[in-house]
Amino acid sequence: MNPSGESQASQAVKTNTRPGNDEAAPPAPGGLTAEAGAEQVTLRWMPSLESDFLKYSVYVDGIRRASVDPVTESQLTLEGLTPGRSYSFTVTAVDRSGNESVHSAPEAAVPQAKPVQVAIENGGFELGDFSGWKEWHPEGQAAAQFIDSDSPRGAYKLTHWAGSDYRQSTYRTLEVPDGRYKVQVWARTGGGQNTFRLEVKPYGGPELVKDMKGASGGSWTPYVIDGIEVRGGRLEIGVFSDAKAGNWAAVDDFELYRYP
Ligand SMILES: [Ca+2]
Ligand SMILES: [Ca+2]
Repeated sequence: MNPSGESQASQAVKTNTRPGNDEAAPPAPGGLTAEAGAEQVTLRWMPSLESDFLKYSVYVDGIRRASVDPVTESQLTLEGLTPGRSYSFTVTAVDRSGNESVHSAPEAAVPQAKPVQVAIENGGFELGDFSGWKEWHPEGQAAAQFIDSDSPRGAYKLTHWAGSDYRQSTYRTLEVPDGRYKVQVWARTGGGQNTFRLEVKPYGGPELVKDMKGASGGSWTPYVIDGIEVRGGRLEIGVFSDAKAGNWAAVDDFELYRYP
């Protein structure tokens, strides 16, 4: 292969092609993958190395659906697809003379349904108190959880803080139908804790955790635990801090989504 990625053989072919009358189509794109998401599929493939390459065409069930042009990357996300239906995808490469390659090997994918939000009363602490929430902290230590004013996420948020080393859990149990769920929460923190994390106990599977120590202090960051399989009609969600004196964390807007 020469530095432009073309073999000597194709160079030889090109010298036999009259300028302005290119009839040599590019090779079909290789390495196509199709990753299913919520009502969408993301396609990725290997970049074309042809010197006269122009763009890609993307086909869904044999019908041209999109053109990747101008080409900045060899991938495309197709949205608005029907959940539960199997789609077949192919990609072609097109050169500057309009010659189109044969289709790539097909890849199939089945888009998932979009998750539906399940209301959590006081999930954003807007009642201004701990209604619906439980807490745990070690004996002999004062509670290190507070409801205080907030902006811009409504009027109130949850804060973990203490002037000496502390451990604090703020959690609740939700009665939900069995199924597949996603939990999201927003956090800010000055960092420094031994542990600061989102915790989900699905009562039927292993405990799931998401480290949130890396959240910014100045702007809110969302954290998600996805693909939670609930068996037994109950789900516990919460945040846990194991922190040093003066460490602080702000938490708001617990959201629960169920996949249909
Ligand atoms: Ca060509
Ligand atoms: Ca709030």
